[in-house]
Amino acid sequence: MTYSIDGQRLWDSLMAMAEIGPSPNGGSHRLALTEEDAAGRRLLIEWAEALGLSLRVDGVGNMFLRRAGQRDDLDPIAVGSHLDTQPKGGRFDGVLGVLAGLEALRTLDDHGVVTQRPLELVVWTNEEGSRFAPAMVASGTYAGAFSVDSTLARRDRDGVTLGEALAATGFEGDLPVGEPRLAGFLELHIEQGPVLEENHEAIGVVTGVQGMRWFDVTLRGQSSHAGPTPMSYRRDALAAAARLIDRLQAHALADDSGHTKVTCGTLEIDAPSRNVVPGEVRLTIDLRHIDEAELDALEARFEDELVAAGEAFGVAAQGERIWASPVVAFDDACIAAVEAAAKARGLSYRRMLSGAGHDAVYVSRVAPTSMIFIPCRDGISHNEAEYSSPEQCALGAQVLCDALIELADK
Ligand code: HGY
Ligand code: MN
Ligand code: MN
Ligand code: MN
Repeated sequence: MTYSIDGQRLWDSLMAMAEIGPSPNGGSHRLALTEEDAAGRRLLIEWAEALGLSLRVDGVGNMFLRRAGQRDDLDPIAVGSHLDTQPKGGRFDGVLGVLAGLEALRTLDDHGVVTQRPLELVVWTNEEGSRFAPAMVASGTYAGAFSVDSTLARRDRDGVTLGEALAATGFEGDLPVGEPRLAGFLELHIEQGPVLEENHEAIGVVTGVQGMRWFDVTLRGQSSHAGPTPMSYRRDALAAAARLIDRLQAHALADDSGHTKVTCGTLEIDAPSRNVVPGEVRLTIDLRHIDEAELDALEARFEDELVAAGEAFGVAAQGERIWASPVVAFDDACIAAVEAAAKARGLSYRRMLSGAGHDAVYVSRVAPTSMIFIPCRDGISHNEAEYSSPEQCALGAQVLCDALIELADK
């Protein structure tokens, strides 16, 4: 049995959440465990408690909002995602998965439906990895990939630890991390790329996630005067950084398959000044590929180019890998439930891998998991202009609701 979700109610909730921590140009700014993030969490809790859901928070701030089932002895099926955003993020990344999950539970409530299994609406802490590295660290801790202590000790750029931020926002919970055990997890998310829109498909049935690796790079040359210092005397750290980035870009762009992804998302010059040759530069590198062996080769290429860039400019070049998330394949039964739901609704869909990381990556280590994508305009995300239409959001939520019922009554 399936039930029609209320697309307008979902849209109204999305727009109400977007009022919290708005960014200057119509996006969202709710960095993990800041007051804006906490306000968003509290709004969700208010909506969830109005629905009779009961809240539990674990030791790294993951929120579990539970709906009783007919058989509460059974492990629950969970839906959810994250509420934290990039510094200039969009109004749908993460939020859609949380609020579409709420909409599914609201729909069940409208029809007085109690599923066999209990249900959990989940908000994972710090998915974006923008404030605390790495991304998905709290769902990773839930799945046992990181220790609780190491996660609580992670520091942001101002030196604040994740544990301190939990205490400051009141979201340090006493639910042991790793509980509850889940019988399944479904995450709805915008695609954050152009494939569905370009192919005029309504739904992405996500079969897995590409591999990701993060590196911190420090380049140390010598600051010197921009005027009298001959070019041949210089040890310009920024010139070395530019060489590294340019060579990695050229390597990725030369890959006809399009599967090689390279990003330098942060770059800091120590004591920047227009008439000082940069002495020290710190940057980050994000490598991704759908194939683990290719990712190994890409990492080796990065290491070679780092050495070459340092030698070319007489700069000490140091790179440290701080995170690796292997290629992930989701659960066949969960994938089938999503595909069946899309088919039953007569929706166009494709099976596809996710280019972005999601909490489902780690949850899939400990529970059968899959994801549902909807298109986003021009494939743009991690950008204030991020947008999916009310109709697209409603179709995604409908597939989520149908697949959830399918799994929760098994
Ligand atoms: O990095 C990612 O892919 C995700 O948005 N955290
Ligand atoms: Mn996301
Ligand atoms: Mn994101
Ligand atoms: Mn001077």
